Amino acid sequence: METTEKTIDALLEENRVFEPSDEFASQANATPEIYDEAEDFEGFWARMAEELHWYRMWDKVVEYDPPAVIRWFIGGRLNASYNCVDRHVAGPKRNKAAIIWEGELGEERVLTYWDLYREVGKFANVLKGLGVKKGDRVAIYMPMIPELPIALLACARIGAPHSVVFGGFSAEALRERINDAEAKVIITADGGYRRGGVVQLKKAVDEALQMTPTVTDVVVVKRVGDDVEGMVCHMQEGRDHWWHELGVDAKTKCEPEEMDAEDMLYILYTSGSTGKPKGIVHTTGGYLVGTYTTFKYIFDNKDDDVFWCTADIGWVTGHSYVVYGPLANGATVVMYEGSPDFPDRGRWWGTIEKYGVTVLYTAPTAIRSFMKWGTEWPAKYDLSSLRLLGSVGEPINPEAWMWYHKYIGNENCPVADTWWQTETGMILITPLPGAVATKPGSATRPFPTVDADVFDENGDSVPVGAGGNLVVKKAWPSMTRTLYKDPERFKAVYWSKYPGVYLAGDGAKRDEDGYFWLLGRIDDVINISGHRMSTMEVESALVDHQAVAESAVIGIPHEIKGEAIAAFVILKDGFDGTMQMEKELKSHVRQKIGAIAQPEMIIFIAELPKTRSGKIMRRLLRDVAAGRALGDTTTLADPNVVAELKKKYENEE
Ligand code: 7RM
Repeated sequence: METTEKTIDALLEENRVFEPSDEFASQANATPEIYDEAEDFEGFWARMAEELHWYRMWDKVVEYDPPAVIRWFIGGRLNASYNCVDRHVAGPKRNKAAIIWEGELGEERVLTYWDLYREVGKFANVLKGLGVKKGDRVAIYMPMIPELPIALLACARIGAPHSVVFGGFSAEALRERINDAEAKVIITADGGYRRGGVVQLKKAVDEALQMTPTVTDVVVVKRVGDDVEGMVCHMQEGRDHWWHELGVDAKTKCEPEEMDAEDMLYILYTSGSTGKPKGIVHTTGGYLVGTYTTFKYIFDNKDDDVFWCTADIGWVTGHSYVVYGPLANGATVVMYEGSPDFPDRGRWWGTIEKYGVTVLYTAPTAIRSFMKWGTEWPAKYDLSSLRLLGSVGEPINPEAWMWYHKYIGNENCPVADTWWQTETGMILITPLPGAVATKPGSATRPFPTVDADVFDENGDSVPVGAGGNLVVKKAWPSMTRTLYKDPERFKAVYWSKYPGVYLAGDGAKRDEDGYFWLLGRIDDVINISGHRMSTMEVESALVDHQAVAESAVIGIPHEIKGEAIAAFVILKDGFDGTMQMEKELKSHVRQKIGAIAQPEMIIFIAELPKTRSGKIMRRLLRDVAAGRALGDTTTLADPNVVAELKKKYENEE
């Protein structure tokens, strides 16, 4: 295999293959023929769209000349909340559980589709009563409680784009997002529970609202109440209203607004490489068709499934696969408020046993934590209801994949590693369980109709086995249409490197079967003596060692090689970071990948710096290694982690 400075060297080999079982394949929603059906690009998406409810059918499926022209289902009119709620209430799903909610303290609430219909209608009328009109933006800053999806659907019902800000963000981050979106109303709660403690959301809202000229009203859910010590929830007369008080007189019936397919459904901010977050814009028709379709086929949705996506609704994964995708399908979703280790490290597995969860969708960062905590936790519970597992958020290391497959899936659940982004709205690269054989660490094939490729710096497709930039050459329905109020940045970030082709910002390679292997963010690539190495491969080689739970590698300056590898390693419980261990790990990487990838130094640590959605922030590790002042740390989940790291790193040097 020939590689040049125009590609990424991809050296890690993984040869395990898992064929779908006959049992799964024979009942799967997706059969291999779906890839043939997708050859009729427009016909495929038109057929999918026809399964939803439209007030007016579209005149044309798609018009595409990006970044200026990205339009789907042109002329079509629909309402997302109608499709997620009313459509099911009109039929046999009326009394089916839509949302099974579990609070961190152990409370349970079940909302049927009919319950959801009433709650969404009521709250939509509440918003109207506050003067919210079609097109007005509503900011949402809430814990994972049922009022959160209700708020999203109520906004969608009246045509007011929502902008959800994850409840872990600071007051300052919230203010910036409120102001960028020029939100009129904020929906929040007094607080939410996390690891046994209370996160005081309303307090943060009050701080944020000191400089937000567009906000007229705040709606507050009473989640915590005043019995908790230290709880402060000041209600400002005229501006702040309790959710339960506003709801008292509100009518249940609220006619949904007939939206154009290209009307905005929501804005969701995602951090960019510069400080200013990007306001990703999703519109109504394409987004709903994309999330509806991917949910149905990738999660093999059946009427009796209990689907649990562990993501917070503050992230796109929660928007697409807790709310819009599953509810458009009339599925039952589990929603859990708190952390996986409260009151102990068995909480998730107990929750699966309790509700009979059949499909679990979670992130590698969580899986690696469970690996560190040991198999005794899942072993305590009956996980036999599970039939399918999903992963999203980062490349999943083959060893984490194997662990998930074995200890959670009992070796009889397909594992779907799903690649996508806030920008893509829906999953783009994924196995279709039952139809596609899986390989640990590979997201396998593009979803039907998705035209993904791997380009070198010149825009040429790289040969099999070589790494390069992941791109998408054709349209897909739920792609972001623009960045809110910033079309120039939209063009610069995604469309300027290869005109007309979407640049994802991730590295990838393809194997001889055409399977895609994600290699991490392009910005994280390490250059050793001219060889461009992906962080993913070195990290996977480390995690392959029985003592390692998690690792992050970065490039550090090296006189001869240009860059060398520094590896930050978290060991599993019961192992020690001795000199011997360091030697062993270095030689393990040398064996798995080759001498070129052997880390120059290994730093044993207890935690890695991560974003609030669990992605490793290698940029901060580079700052620490270079002794630089830290760049933007506002997206960091736990600021203390970096201070600890600095100490550790300086001792090692
Ligand atoms: C859904 C989500 C997007 C970035 C993306 C990748 C990384 C996500 C995978 C993955 C490898 C995966 N949206 N990523 N899924 N990398 N394999 N299955 O995470 O906007 O928050 O992040 O996440 O780098 O560009 S996101």
